[in-house]
Amino acid sequence: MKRILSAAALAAMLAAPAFSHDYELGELKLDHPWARATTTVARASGGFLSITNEGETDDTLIEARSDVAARMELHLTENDDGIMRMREVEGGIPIPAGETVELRPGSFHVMFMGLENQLVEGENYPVTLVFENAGEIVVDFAAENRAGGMDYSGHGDHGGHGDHGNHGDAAMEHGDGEHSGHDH
Ligand SMILES: [Cu+2]
Repeated sequence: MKRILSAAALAAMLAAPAFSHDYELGELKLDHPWARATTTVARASGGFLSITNEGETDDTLIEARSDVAARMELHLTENDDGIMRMREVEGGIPIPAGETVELRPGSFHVMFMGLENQLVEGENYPVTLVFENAGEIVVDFAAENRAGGMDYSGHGDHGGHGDHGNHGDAAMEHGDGEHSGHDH
């Protein structure tokens, strides 16, 4: 009994770190979905994760849906002469065969628009991701409090919310653009 257990357990333990992914959908592996935690006033936020396409067919992230936001958009942040701007991606976010696409601050991301409530650090927010070929999957985005628009090293550095780059600005932009409070 012990012998069988240890062999199986050892195999599982050896395999787990190298091959485990947060989520799998067909040939797609989805890792570490997180969203930027928000203050009470923010009406928008960004969601990020890593998507690896282990298949031989290109795929596309075509839609995101969530009950926590009035709507979700797929965005790309670009450096426009030193100013970070983001725009909605036409036709979705390409996930080419054999590649890993990082949705991260300063690049592709899903955008929570028209948030009714705060995204609280440590809480999980389910988002349905829809892929052209692989279909759809519900993924929990963990709200994290990371400083900086693009700086990954800023973990734990919470230097206030007034000045975090593109998403801070974007949140306000989107907030103004929306007919805020139309349902109140
Ligand atoms: Cu955005």
